Amino acid sequence: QGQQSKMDAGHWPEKRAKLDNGDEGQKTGSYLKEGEDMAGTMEVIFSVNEEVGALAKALRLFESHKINLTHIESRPSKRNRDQYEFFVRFDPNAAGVKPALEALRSSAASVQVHSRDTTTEDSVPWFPRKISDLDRFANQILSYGSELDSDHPGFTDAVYRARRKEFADIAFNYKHGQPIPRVEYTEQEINTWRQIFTELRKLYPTHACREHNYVFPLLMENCGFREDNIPQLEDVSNFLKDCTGFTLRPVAGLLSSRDFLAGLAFRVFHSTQYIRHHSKPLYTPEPDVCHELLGHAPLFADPSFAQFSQEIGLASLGAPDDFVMKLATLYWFTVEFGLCRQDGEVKAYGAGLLSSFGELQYCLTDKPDIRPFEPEKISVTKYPITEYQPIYFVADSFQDAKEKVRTWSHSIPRPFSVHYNPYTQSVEILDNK
Ligand code: HBI
Ligand code: NLE
Ligand code: FE
Repeated sequence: QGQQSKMDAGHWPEKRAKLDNGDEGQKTGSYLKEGEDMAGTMEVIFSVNEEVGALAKALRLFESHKINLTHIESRPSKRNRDQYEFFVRFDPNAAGVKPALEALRSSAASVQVHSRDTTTEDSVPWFPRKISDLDRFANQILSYGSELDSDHPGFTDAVYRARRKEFADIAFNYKHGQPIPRVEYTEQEINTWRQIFTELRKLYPTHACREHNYVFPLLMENCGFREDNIPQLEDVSNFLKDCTGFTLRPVAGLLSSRDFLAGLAFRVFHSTQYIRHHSKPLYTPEPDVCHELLGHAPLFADPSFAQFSQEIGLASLGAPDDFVMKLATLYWFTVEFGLCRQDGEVKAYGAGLLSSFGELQYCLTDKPDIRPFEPEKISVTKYPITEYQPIYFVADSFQDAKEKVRTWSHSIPRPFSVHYNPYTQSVEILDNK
């Protein structure tokens, strides 16, 4: 029965943490201005026809409805060459928001509303449009929930909790473009890493996919992957940037699926920097630095896999909640727990397998249920998050998985499509029609 409820939970607890970092309910390291948080975010992108005073007229609508704009930007419109596109941010709780939007809709050439809380009808869920917008996720981490607590030896260990807070503060204060602060890991932490590193390396030649085995020696040469050293996120991030343009940014804990997947759209991977509790080195339900660096990092160095990951991210931007959930499930059964066929054998490429000595062995035995790669089925499959997976899906290749997921993702209802511009590191929104 306990087993069943875990299966039903399926996803990480989607509840915002009261910044669960030791200071009960206190916003440590929060960088947002007083009174501004993500729930209070509403953005409107509108365009006006090219005529004198068109923008001033639109702005007067906000003024006359007493809406205080906290941000405004203008860009040439990507949809219509004769138009400019304006982008404004304000507090959605102001009384005049509804009538102001109605008035804007009747006078502007086009209006699109992006809102963090999707209670407003016909608004698109907010999503980052440029890479530095990811800074806004920093204090949006989820609480661990009772489910993880029960499996978490670290939460009764005061020393471990205090250490976790140090890592959380690095992530809260981090801004796009900064180098990721280097951390001096303790003897005990290095010891945990050593056990995992040593055991996993024995399995990789037989259990890991060829891409992982190809990149691993490069990480040893370039990034300090050694049994007696926990690599620094900054070094790994720079290495990945050279390989595929992927970068890491430190994160204090779990992000919601929506936020986490949005990072991938920019080829940004949110990475934890802390290590799992020393009492249980060979399996943890939570991501930690071993999982990120041994499991994820090698695959993000592969161009085809990098593109696959980014496409999942792009598909998630502004998608309705139920589709974000489906994309998170696809992500789970591929990037986290995927198997693939190579030279007639089944190998692991999912990071959750490649960082867990126990599950990496288990996944290639005849115990789990192995199924073919069909996105429409995968996207609705339930999974447990705190124990070995009962079901895995096998891809024929990253190329094949990518094409199948791409085809499936055309079923996501969105009034626009998105295009990533790598020169500006921003997402361009294009009309679907
Ligand atoms: N947040 N920090 C972090 N790391 C993850 O690996 C992660 C996450 N949030 C959600 C998530 N993974 C996935 O399980 C999917 O929901 C996307
Ligand atoms: N179970 C994995 C491990 O022990 O490394 C982590 C999975 C994170 C999703
Ligand atoms: Fe992961």
